[in-house]
Amino acid sequence: MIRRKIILITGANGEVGHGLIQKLGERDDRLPIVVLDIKQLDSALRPFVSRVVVGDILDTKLLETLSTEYEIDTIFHLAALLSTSSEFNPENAHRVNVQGTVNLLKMAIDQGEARGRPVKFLYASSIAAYGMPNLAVKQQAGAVTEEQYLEPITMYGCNKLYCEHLGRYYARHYRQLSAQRAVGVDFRCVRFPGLISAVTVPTGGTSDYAPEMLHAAAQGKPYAAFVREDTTIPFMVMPDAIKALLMLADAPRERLSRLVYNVTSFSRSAGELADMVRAAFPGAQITFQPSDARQSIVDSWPSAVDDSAARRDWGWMPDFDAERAFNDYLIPTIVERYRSPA
Ligand code: AKB
Repeated sequence: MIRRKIILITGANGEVGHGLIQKLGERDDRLPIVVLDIKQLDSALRPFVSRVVVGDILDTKLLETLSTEYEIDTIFHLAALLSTSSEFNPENAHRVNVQGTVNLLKMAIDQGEARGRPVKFLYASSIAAYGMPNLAVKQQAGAVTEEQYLEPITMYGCNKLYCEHLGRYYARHYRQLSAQRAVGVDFRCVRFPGLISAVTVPTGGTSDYAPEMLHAAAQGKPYAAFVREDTTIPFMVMPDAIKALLMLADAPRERLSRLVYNVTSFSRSAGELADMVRAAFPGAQITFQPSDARQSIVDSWPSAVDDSAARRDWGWMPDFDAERAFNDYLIPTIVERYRSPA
């Protein structure tokens, strides 16, 4: 029986999934896309995919069935519980974020072995993997490299960092066990900053204050940000996040000097972001009412990351700095979105 070669996307209904499916859908050279999510796929994305599987990455029977049905060429593993949500039920977050990733890595290993070529496994990690010890260190550290300050304070951050290590482990372990048979997995990871999309609003993250203030202003609603005005972390708009994932997926393996790469576009304080939103929507009512728990999470994330390895190895370069992000992408798209609600 010839199995159809596919791309598998987990967490397809999430923010990154939305952008990725649309972008991949526009490419002529792509393989058919099969998506897996615990929720039904947004109907707008349906035309771009071959099959929607509503199910759980913790369901190993389901993964085995998919593995039997298809030759999986590439996995984009995006499914996760985000940082704020994870703090409400850390053990559940651990199950989804870690055990779910282990299940998919094992699926990739088995697939790779069956076809004699490693599966490409794109993993979406996060600046939550970092843990700055205090604000003074955060301020003087500047742009941090992939190896610095890796002491996350959230369950989500611990999960992301550990899954980066798991990717490294699985990429080597099976190859070492049996040099003749095992092929391992071609693990590639992007550590994302806070993401801002003009078409979707995130749920359960801690960088959400940025997209939330923008979407609220576009709808004429008041917004109270849950962080201080001086809170600064790196951000990126969704088209650049998708660009990073696809560039890393397409990069020749021999050009990659590491498995985990930082990517970034711009760092701005919450107050500066609010000013940019007010400039676009002069009636915007944005206030600041910090929540202790969520503030401590963003205070533990760096104010900037060093993405020179990605720039050097696979030519990474964002298309949008802060000004372009607002003027050319966020504001025009968001105005259009609320003019004709999705
Ligand atoms: C979150 O806030 O949890 C995410 C992230 C930074 O990974 N947006």
